[in-house]
Amino acid sequence: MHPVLDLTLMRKAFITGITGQDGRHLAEFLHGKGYKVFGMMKGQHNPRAELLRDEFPYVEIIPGDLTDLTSLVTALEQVQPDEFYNLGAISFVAMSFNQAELTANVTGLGVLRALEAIRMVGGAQNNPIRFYQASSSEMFGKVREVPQTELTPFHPRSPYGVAKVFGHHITMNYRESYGLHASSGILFNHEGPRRGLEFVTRKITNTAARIKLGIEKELVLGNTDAKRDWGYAGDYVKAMWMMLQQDEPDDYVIATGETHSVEEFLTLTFEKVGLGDWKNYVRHDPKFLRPAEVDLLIGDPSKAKTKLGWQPEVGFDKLVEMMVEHDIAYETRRLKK
Ligand code: F7E
Repeated sequence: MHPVLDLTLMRKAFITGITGQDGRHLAEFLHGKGYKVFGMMKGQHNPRAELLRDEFPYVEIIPGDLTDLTSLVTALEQVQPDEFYNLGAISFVAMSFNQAELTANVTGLGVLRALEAIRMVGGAQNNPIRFYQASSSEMFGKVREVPQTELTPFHPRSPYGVAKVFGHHITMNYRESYGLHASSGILFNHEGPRRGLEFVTRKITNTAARIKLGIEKELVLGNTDAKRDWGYAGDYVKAMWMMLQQDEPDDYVIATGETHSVEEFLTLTFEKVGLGDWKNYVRHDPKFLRPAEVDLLIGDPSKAKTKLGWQPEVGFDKLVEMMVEHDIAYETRRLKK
């Protein structure tokens, strides 16, 4: 048998949140590294399953849900993974204000269930399951220091941020209490053509492309003063994998170390699309304001650079360009259909 096709020789990765932006980037990355990739998916007849099968025929879909511990245990018993990447979450901050309880259950308690499932199933002797938790810069919220490091105190500003703080601390606690190889990546905003249309970057590049093509007339936004440290998702999933290759588990800030406002993102996008001044197209609507806002995020990725040897490849300008090019092509294809 060809060694690559021999399942017993392949390292196995189990990913929750497989249909999200990061899940898809990570599946692609790990497949390229020779892993057998398993993706957990919830629900009966989930329409995303078919899309995932088309895009990644090599990913094996495993049924399960972060709100159901038994399903997680069953999934881990079946897969016996070497590595478990917990990317599943209610990840849209704005939505977490309307569905706070669901967010706490999935984004927060889901981490506890994942860790408990690992404790129960364990993994092969001498080869315990390694765990990655997708922590978030939203935990810093109303920031206590600039830039933010692994030691900056948390002050979350949304039910999402609060749930992520729980997930972060419970991961540390299980590492310290039970010796699990459990690491957290405190990931700052990371974007790209696979970003969902509800997030501000993709909303901007996609709507600008639609305005350019005459499909849409305006772009309606909330707070355009907010500043974020925006990187490229493809770079960030590599950092997740690097964390799990270390002898010792730990927590790492993953960021570019640069911050830009939503207005700067608008300026660059409208310039690249060739529409000129964004102010001619953008309307503010208070319905997109959040009950509490995170004004400024900027991460210090020094630890990841020194200890993991990680660094981002794609800068701000390139990121915007990538997303604009993708959305012009994407919307042009849709027009022709
Ligand atoms: O908002 C402002 C909004 O929704 C960015 C998630 O992946 O990154 C993400 O969280 C900023 C905010 O991302 C609109 O008020 C203005 O200040 O793109 P976003 P986020 O909330 O920073 C972190 C690291 C995560 O972990 C999260 O899962 O943009 N903004 N007008 C708007 N935002 C949206 N979505 N839509 C607007 O119309």
